[in-house]
Amino acid sequence: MKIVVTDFAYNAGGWRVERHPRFLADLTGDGCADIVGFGDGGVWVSVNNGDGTFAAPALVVTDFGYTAGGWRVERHPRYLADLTGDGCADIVGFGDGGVWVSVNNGDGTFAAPAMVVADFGYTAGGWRVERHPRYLADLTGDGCADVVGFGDGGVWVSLNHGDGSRWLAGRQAPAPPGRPHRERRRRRRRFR
Ligand SMILES: [Ca+2]
Ligand SMILES: [Ca+2]
Repeated sequence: MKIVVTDFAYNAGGWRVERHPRFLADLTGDGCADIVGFGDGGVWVSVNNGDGTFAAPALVVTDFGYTAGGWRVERHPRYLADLTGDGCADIVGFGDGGVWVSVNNGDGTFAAPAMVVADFGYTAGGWRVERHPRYLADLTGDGCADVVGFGDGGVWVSLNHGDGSRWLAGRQAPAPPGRPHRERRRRRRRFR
């Protein structure tokens, strides 16, 4: 056993479970997991050199953090998931107003955050961490993760069109076979 990065830790950097989610995800498409931490000032990454050693931590997005954007573990789930099908994980955060993403440029640097779905959020739809689990999973087989939320009335999804920016509005799925199209559309317009 050995230390590979002296950061992202309780003493090394002052990271706290109740404030700073940390993940392993491949950011570079080389099949080797990289370290990702949602710190006070934003998202920090330490890229895997390919052999289980890691580059020095770098701040890649000044958002999705406790101070940078006011993100809270008890309100705002955050994940890494590939939204674009390039094998490089992108950043996803369920904020107050909806789902925010920062797309990976393919090398562990990231585009500016953008809100892609105005639902599944603390304010937008009234989603709560203690009641409404939310995930990213590829529901369509195109290699691009979609949004899934367990709401009050059932399972809601928002399908990703493959570039991480164009999404269908939140809707309940699956619609029972034979349900009139008009009813599905009417249900879709309402939040949970
Ligand atoms: Ca990697
Ligand atoms: Ca990606």
